[in-house]
Amino acid sequence: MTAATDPVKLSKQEVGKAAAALVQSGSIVGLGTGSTTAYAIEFIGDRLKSGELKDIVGVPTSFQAEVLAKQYGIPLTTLDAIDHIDIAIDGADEVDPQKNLIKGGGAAHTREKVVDYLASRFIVVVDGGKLVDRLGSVFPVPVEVIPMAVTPVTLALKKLGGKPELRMGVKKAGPVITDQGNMVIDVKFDTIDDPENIEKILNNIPGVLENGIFVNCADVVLVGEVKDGQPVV
Ligand code: ABF
Repeated sequence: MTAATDPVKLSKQEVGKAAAALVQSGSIVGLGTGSTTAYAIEFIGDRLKSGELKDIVGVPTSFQAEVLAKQYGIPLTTLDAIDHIDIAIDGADEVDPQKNLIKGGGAAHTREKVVDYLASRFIVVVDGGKLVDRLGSVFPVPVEVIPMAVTPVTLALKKLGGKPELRMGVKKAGPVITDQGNMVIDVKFDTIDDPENIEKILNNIPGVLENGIFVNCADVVLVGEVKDGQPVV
């Protein structure tokens, strides 16, 4: 997001609030995942409770989003019951100057990509620490893989020059399992010069369900302030 004057300094919560303020009554709203989007979901709930916002339904991108939406009183629907999404609000792990994203730090990128790409307007909510000059500078690319293909996909990612690592859960007790029952390989590339091309290459590897590179889909990026390397909450 750029402003003609000095950029307004927003905390994480204010970023969530600003995103929630963009939701209009009667909308179908894609509800993203992550801590910044959690504020947006909370503030959408507040607007519903006050009566300022009416007649919206949410489409959750993860179990986390579904639980939060229920907690804040946002009615939910599924993609079988609607034919469009008016606005989606979601987080990201990296944002480049062209508003391309790396997402999937929460292992929810497969459902997020379905919802976010379907939305007429996709609002990304991040803290300033997520802004990069090139995708892949800091964050690896999450790749959701069917369990039986983890080994060949790992080899294919190495051949592409990546450094793949199977994402392990808490206390490395075992691999992270996605909402679809698959696993996630995080692959670090030195840098990603052509995100649109690498996104296609990754999804063409047999056994890959979805990767966390989102290109040409974000409409607005709302950025929260970072102080001493930490997001201002
Ligand atoms: C989700 O939000 C993921 O795609 C991404 O990893 C995460 C970022 O969460 P946070 O806002 O907590 O940094 O959409």
